[in-house]
Amino acid sequence: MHRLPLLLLLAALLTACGNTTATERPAADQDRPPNIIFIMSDDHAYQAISAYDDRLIETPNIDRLADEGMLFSNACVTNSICAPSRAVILTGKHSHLNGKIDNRMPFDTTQTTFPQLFQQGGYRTAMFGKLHFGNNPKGVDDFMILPGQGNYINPDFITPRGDTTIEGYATEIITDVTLDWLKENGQGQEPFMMMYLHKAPHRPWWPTPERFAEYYEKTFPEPPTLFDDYSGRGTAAHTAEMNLLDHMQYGHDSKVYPEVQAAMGDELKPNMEQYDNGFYGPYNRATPEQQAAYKPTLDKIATDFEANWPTMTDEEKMRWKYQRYMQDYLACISLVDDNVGRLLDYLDESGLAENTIVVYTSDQGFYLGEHGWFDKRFIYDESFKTPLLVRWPGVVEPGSSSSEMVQNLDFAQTFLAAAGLPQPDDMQGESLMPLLTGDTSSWTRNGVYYHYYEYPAVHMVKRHYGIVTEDYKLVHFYDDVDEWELYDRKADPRELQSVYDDPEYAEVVDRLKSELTDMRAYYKDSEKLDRHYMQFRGE
Ligand code: SGN
Ligand code: CA
Repeated sequence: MHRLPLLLLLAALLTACGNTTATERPAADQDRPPNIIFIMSDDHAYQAISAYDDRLIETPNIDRLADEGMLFSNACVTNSICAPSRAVILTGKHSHLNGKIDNRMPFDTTQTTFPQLFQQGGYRTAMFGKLHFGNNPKGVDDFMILPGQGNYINPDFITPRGDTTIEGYATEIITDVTLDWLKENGQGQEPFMMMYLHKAPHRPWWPTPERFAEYYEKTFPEPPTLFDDYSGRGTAAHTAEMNLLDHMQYGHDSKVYPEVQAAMGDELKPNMEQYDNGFYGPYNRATPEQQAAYKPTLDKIATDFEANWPTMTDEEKMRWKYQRYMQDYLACISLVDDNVGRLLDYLDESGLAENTIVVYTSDQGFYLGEHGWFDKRFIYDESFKTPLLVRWPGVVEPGSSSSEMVQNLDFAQTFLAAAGLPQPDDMQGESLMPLLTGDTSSWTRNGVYYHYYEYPAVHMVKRHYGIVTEDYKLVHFYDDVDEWELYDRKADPRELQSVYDDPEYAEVVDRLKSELTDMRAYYKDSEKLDRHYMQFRGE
């Protein structure tokens, strides 16, 4: 017997009980709920997807999702850091309620995550790649996840059948396993919900040897704010430790052999302790054959560094580091794009594409030299925003776009609504179905809430929360400072000058402060919770 009618009946009954809300499913095929493939990369900046911006790289495969679906130009996260973003996605709740406020806090596995609801709702479910926390994700019939951050080269994996190490490159292995699972389970009686989660392009950026060699030869345009001096902003931007010149490591990041750095004298004594894996952590995972394939490019980097570094000005060092950064980061992305292409090709060949929703996103945005930075964490646009592309044949209009402010908080409810499954009332997002189906009249959101906590910690970005509307961004840095910033998003899109103290904006500040207070109450965040979470400090 087909299981679904019964399950849909059950869903309807649950709704009738009043503790959940269900949406009518507008699937292209009313007889069979859609499959869902949720593709998420780690730290993939929208500036590095050509459907958003083609200055840096062409990503033809990811762009297919924009050509054949909807591109969200104002998608953002609630807390721009890895594990918290994933916890928000899984629970549909802000960090202060799901408890995973930063990368260090444990995730409370007793709470409901959306894959569990899919499993209960009759879907087959699976998760492959980087989750970042735990070793036994709930609600998935099968999984193979990286422990913690995982590794690019010959990665270890946790599976329900025990731990394993697979020789090869993470992006390719995660795709192989995903394709194998789809071949075995994709055409079954039940629909599926699959999470295909890349480690790439997370730091330290190690591409395959071939792509490393290819991208080393490329030169990339610099962002206009590469030499930002942070005037116009408060203490937090000045004290953050994510500046390319000051905080990017020659060995760990730019892949100069530590011995070569050491030979340059004291100033460059490689700091192997600061980052637990240094240069040799990833490199020594490679087999002798793999190392031999990386070596010609590593040698070129060393030769260039030895010849030029001693006479470089700070400005030249900044530019050199930016190029090395982009070469490796974008090479990692080109591999993600190729592998997304393999998946999309398989969906076409197998006929699965037709009734499968494909979502591409990242756990947050990333700085690609804007403000002189790498990393994320801040509410400023490059890390606050995140890519979001959704293809759903027959439902989402090909080549469409939405500039509404949507968040990772909305994903769980969107997927549940798309599947015709009930949405728990305590989830805090909103289903994106009205936007996906073009019925925008019922979409009323005009601002979003943000709260970042991981401080003090690597990169030293101070705690802050804020409200972001189409026109403004009001931010409160608290904890060891008490500073407010206001950005006029239309007049100052690069966010270089806070106008918080400008008398012309006094009314805007008053209005937004009051909206922020209402928003904190609506989402159940509070000073009491801020104080509670301020106990959790230090690494
Ligand atoms: C590591 C990185 C940091 C990064 C955090 C969090 N250093 O500590 O640069 O901010 O992860 O990233 S590295 O040793 O890996 O290079 S997150 O995506 O997991 O939040
Ligand atoms: Ca991340």
